[in-house]
This record gives sequence, C-alpha cells and structure tokens, in this order.
Amino acid sequence: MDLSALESRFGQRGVQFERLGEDLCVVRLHSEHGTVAIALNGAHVLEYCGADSKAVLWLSEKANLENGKPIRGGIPICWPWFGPHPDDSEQPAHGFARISQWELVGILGEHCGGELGAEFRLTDSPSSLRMWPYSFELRYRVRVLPGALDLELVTSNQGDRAFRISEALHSYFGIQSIHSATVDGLDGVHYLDQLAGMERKLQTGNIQFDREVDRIYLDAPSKARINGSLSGKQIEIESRGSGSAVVWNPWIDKAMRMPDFGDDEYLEMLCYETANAGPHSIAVDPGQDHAIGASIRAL
Ligand code: TA6
Repeated sequence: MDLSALESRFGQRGVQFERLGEDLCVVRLHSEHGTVAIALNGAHVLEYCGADSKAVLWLSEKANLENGKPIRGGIPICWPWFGPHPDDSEQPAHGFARISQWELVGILGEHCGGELGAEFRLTDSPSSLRMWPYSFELRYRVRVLPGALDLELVTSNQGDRAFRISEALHSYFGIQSIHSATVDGLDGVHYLDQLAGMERKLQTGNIQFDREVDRIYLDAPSKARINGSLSGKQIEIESRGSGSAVVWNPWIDKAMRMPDFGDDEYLEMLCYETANAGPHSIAVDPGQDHAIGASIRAL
C-alpha cells in the first residue's frame, strides 16, 4: 500500500506516514505521551521516546533500512524461531517475521487520549509455508501510553496441527557507555551462556559488561531495569507471557564482524529481550492463541 493510500485510510491527528532508507514504509505516531516509529517491514519499532523526547531505543547508523532485510536496532520481532533455525541453517536467523511485510490493520486510540497505537498483522503465505509448514496469524499491537511503550504479540494457530514457537521482542536500548551500564533484576537467576556451549550458570548481582555477553535467563522475573541509559533515567522492562530474558552485547570482535553494525557501536547499546527462548518454547494448539508482551518505561 502506498503512502497516500495509507494516509487516506488511517490518517488522523498524530499519525504520519513516511519513507525511510531504500523504501521502508514507516508509520509515526505522536501524542502528548511520546512518539514511536514503526516500519511495515517486520512491524519493526525503529524509535521510541517518551514525553521528554529522549530516545530510549538504539538504531545502528549502518542499519539496513530495506524491505526484506533485518534492521539492526529498535525492536526486531524474532518469530517463529529464536536464533538459528533448529534444523536448517539456510533459513533466516530469528525467523521470518522481522523480514516480512506486515499489514497495518488499525490505529488504536487517538492523539489526545490516554493512548495512541497501531495494530499490525501477518499471516502465513506460500513463502512462509515453504520455511515453516503451519497456518498462523500474528497480531502486533504497539501503543504509546502515559510513561510507557507497550508491545503485545499474539500468535494464533489457524491450522489443524499444533506447532511450537520460540520468539523474542529483541529490544536494543541506547546507553551512555557499556563500561558503566548495568542490568538489575536478574540476581540469583540461572542463565544459559550462548558463548559457552549453552552452559547453565548463575547470575550474581547486577549484570555488568566487560566482554561479549549473550545469555538466555531462565524463568526470568517479569521486571528488569537498565542503568546508564541515554537520558540518565533508569529504563524498566516489564515482560508478560515470557519465560526467558535474553541479554546481549556483541563487544569488539563481533561488532567488527557485523556489516550493519559500526565497529564502536557496541559502546552505546545493549539488548534486553523479552523472550521465549531455549527451553521456554511455546506449543500452540489448533485454534489457540499465545501472547507475549512488554512495557518499556523510563522511570
Ligand atoms: O541477542 C541474542 C542473539 O541471538 C545474539 O546471539 C546475536 O546473534 C543477536 O541475537 C543478533 O542476531 P541477528 O541475527 O539480528 O544478528
């Protein structure tokens, strides 16, 4: 759908449509509570700032802003698998939802109300069925609330066979420096260290960063907090429908290996991902739904 068609169908105060990068179609929502920009490619949240206009999320200066490609930063949707495909290395990492064109199905609330949001939809297609032979509908609601960005991803099994998914709202947060940033709330929680053959380890105290970190925290508490954000405020992530939390910083060597990631950008970002990964995959029976969500607040 082109911008003018989107504008005529969904245009209202506080809702704008724009082109970014090569050809990304982006909907930007602006209210008294903040601003969020979402690309139809992957229903990918690119930017969010609250009423203080301070950026909360991080986007690489080398991000591919192209349809059909994953975007480095913001909030990629990893679905229906997290990480590499379990059986076929030819399949896209983190599934196909983040590289698919989603449909904007509605604007939620209004500019001067308590919330302004958008709902997106993705269903199975011949290309998705070739990668993952199940019939599904995904609905993704992104809402700017007073003091928070709220995300909810609902998986519906539209077929006659149960399927199993792993997933993540793979949020990239902007920080002042990785050398001083910390993540609180996971003290005493076990995690699988993706850099040590998924060895099970125990988190003691807050998470600090002096090397690459890539961990799947198990049965993670619903709330975690990031200290050292760009605004200086503590960022709280409250997860729901999620058994795991993934914490990642690529550090120096991996940053240099990623073409869509600046060599020094590891210094200014960290990922805290609301997820169902590792042992927390989710079985969805025919006709059933599963919801995962997160609320992101600058305290
Ligand atoms: O955040 C956890 C993780 O699985 C890391 O292992 C790293 O690969 C990251 O996701 C980014 O993955 P991507 O496919 O977007 O490069």
